[in-house]
Amino acid sequence: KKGFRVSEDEALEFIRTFYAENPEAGSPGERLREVRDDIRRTGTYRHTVPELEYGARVAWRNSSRCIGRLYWRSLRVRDRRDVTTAAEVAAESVRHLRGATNGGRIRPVMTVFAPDGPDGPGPRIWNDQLIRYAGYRVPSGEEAGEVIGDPANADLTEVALALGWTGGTGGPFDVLPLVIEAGHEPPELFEVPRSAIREVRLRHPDHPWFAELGLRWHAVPAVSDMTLEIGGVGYPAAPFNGWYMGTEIGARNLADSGRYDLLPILGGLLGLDTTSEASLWRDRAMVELNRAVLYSFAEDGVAITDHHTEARRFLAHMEKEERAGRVCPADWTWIVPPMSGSATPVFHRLYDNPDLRPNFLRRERPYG
Ligand code: HEM
Ligand code: NRG
Repeated sequence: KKGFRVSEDEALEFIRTFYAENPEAGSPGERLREVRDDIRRTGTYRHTVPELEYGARVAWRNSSRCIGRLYWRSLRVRDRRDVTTAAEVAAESVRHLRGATNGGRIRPVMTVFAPDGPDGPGPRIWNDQLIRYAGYRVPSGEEAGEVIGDPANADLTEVALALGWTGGTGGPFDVLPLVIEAGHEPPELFEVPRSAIREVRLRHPDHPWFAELGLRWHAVPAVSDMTLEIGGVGYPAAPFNGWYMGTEIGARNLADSGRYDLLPILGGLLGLDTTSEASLWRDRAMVELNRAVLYSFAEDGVAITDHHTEARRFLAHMEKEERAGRVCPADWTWIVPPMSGSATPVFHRLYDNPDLRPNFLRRERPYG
């Protein structure tokens, strides 16, 4: 809109850092002048492909909540900045998923769609991940108020249903359609084809009955509701993925009382004494659920990591960053895994957490 203007300071700061960290690119003088002129003339500027790739990788490097940053240099960046329509964003998101899944040998990938600019906002994906399970609120009867599926997505499920979605079965693991807003149009729905969604059926190495529970999870976590900010430019649709750490599924998604809430059921099936907190039935059920997650993914050849390995890798990453003369921002409350925290080395220290750019920014939900 009128008055849209990228911050010149942030833009020039980014360009300087780009040249400082990429000596093979030469000296920044000419590019600095060009960027300043472009911003003064048009309100924005366009990143070169190397700037975009570097900016995306550094946004990951600066994500203080992410324990998986050791491999930040390996991020593949798909430049789709010319993509602006909802249908094209959906099609490219599906291609992203296929390439990232890679038969289970998951690759860290990001797809960057059009940025916010003087001509209007970039497209937005309303789903918080490209693959999310519906949560159906039960309106009446004995289970009124409960949710079938993932309660975290109950609001988005209502949005999809209100927009005319008929693709669900009503079961606990229906994949939601993509809800994509582009231009100033209302959001549109796009089904993600089954063939682009790798899932793992969960079973337990010691308990054959576990498989009968019908639990599953998707292979690829692809966060799609954060704005990628590089040098003052905001890319509101820039979905990215790596692979899962087992606890995300086993200690949170399937275990939280506000999510699938499986610990009480598992405690019972495991024959634990659920009448006494001191029996530690919750803890024991959580361990078995997490064993099932890691075992099933590994057996199916789908990349996943455990929290002990990942915690060690993260500290190796921090040392590497220190040797490179950089601070590695980290948020203790997110880095420490949600189970057995003190059994991992990331628990036993504190971290600096400056808010660095480029980065991924949380924003308000457009619904619910
Ligand atoms: C958060 C692991 C790749 C950016 C997290 C969390 C974990 C994690 C465990 C905390 C999630 C939670 O508690 O809900 C990993 C692993 C990866 C990986 C194992 C494997 C390669 C990536 C990539 C990016 C990224 C490729 C971006 C390019 C982030 C961000 C957050 C995060 C921005 C914070 C999300 C939020 O605020 O909700 N990661 N990650 N991660 N990760 Fe990673
Ligand atoms: N906890 C969320 C996913 C958040 C990001 N985690 C990653 N990111 N592993 C969940 O779905 O459980 N990644 O890009 O790999």
